[in-house]
Amino acid sequence: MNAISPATAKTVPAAAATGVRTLSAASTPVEDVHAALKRDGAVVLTDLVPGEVIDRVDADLSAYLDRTPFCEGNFFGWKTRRHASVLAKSRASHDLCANPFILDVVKGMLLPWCDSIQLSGTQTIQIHPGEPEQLLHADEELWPVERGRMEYQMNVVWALSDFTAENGATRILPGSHKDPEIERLPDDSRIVQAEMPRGSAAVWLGSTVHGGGANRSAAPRTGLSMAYCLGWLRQAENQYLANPPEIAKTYSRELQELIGYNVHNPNLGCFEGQDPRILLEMDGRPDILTFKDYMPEWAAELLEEFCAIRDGKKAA
Ligand SMILES: O=C(O)CCC(=O)C(=O)O
Ligand SMILES: [Fe+2]
Repeated sequence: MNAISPATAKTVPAAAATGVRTLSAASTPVEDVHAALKRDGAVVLTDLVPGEVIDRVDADLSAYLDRTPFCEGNFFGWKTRRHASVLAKSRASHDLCANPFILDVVKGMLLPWCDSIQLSGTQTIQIHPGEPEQLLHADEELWPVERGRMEYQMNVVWALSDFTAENGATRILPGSHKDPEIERLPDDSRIVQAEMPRGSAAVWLGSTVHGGGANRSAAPRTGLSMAYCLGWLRQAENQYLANPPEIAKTYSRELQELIGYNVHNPNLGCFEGQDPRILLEMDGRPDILTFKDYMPEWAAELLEEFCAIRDGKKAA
């Protein structure tokens, strides 16, 4: 396997070979991260949060992981532990989910295709010794979408332990987001493993071919996946069951909107014809509400013009 490039590159030279760059969030403009993602389909980011945040997330989630059985399935693995509902289980994880640099990276790639992004899924993934490599896949395969038409999703995997070639660092096929077909069995020489120290995050597009690595070490490898998708797609994890109103009420407004307590234009995700955030601002639940229009500016203008013509206030 190729090693990942060192954490020195600040910008991405146009002619550089495809690989997976390691870039510091402290010194890299977000535009350079977008350029790397557009070229390679994946990037490793360092210097995103203080180590104490990772310690707290790790402590919160370890308490659940220790009680979580191994998965049962050839995709999720047989020597891998996974659990979801991460926001409800760890307050500290909110700082990772809503990390401003990460959100800028994600929005830059997804907002061309939607009015607002949303959290698709949260998953702690602990690969234990003896787990073989996972099937290579593209995360956008969750949906029956047209590959190459747009970017639908992005995954951010935070390293809660060091990620090494031996312990199962994610295997990535650089440049594969541009391939019309998903290659399942490329030559190993073309795969890059997202080796990174604890606290870093590997970021890849929903179209990028990747998979968990084999753990040939003696200790588990722990990652925390926060996946974001276009605001009009079905979320991978049912966020309203993972974070029902009585729990979501205690979250920041930004996080409430990210998990889906908001309306994506036009009129998507309403409760009784209104923004579902109304449920977070009141006790109990109303049984009667007024329907309201939610739409982008261009549609509001079009409607206004239509009404003016229909009502004789303007000539057609
Ligand atoms: O754990 C990893 O390194 C990646 C896992 C993955 O890609 C997945 O389960 O979709
Ligand atoms: Fe994946």
